Amino acid sequence: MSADKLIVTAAICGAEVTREQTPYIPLTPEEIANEAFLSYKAGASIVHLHVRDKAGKPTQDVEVFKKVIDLVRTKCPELIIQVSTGGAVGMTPEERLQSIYAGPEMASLDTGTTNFGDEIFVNDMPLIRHFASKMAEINVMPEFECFELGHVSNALRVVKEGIIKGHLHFDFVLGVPGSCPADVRNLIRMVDSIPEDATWTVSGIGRHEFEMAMLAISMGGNVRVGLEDNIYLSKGVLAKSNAELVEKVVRIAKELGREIATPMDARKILVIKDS
Ligand code: KMH
Ligand code: ZN
Repeated sequence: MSADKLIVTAAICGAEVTREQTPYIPLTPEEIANEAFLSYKAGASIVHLHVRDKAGKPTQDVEVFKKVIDLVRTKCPELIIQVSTGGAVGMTPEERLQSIYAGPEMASLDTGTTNFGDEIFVNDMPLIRHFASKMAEINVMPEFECFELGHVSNALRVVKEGIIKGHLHFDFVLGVPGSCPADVRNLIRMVDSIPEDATWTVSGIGRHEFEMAMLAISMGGNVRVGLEDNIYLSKGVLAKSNAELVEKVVRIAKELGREIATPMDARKILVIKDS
């Protein structure tokens, strides 16, 4: 069986990365939109968006999301926009959920609590159900973000409960300090836990980004890269843009004989309905 074309997601800035860590992290709406555009030109069909306030700190303010989405759509109307509902550790659920009302096609749905470095990222079942039902209500497709194996079971629970219907898409986030390590056996176990007709992507954190990408490309999965997850292009070399990370994954995919999905291909694969 030949695999579908490869969907590359670019996770543009995240909530945690600072200018002290890398001068290349985009922070303003214009910078974030420009990075989304460059990533799209390099081969990304989805952008995973977080936004920052005027001081560069993470915010889930719907108005800032609307501004960024508007800028992105002006530059590349077909790109699939996935907003974060994870936000940053410590934000309230109401604060986090604002982003889905900014008009995206997709949103991340974190399906379990995990240690996140020295902190705890809280996603209990009532929060997961609440976020899922609000996404379903306004036709925003969730990408289930699973940091641990149990998070897959939680995602399947909201499906079994009838809150989420339609095509299922998972993101296995592996290598967050304090959470599930980025390891081939862990990835296989997670892939084996989802329904046959579901699709999946992997986000390898830090130095694991390309190791996980290669596995996903070979296994028929999809790949997320970007400065949210990893700021290095290779050991000790900072990526100057998200586009450099996307270009690298596209190069690897081509070497391995996997074609790259356009945003239109990705919409078909993920069964994203027009709203
Ligand atoms: N910033 C992390 C605490 C997501 O986007 O849904 C959560 C996160 C996950 O980035
Ligand atoms: Zn995120």
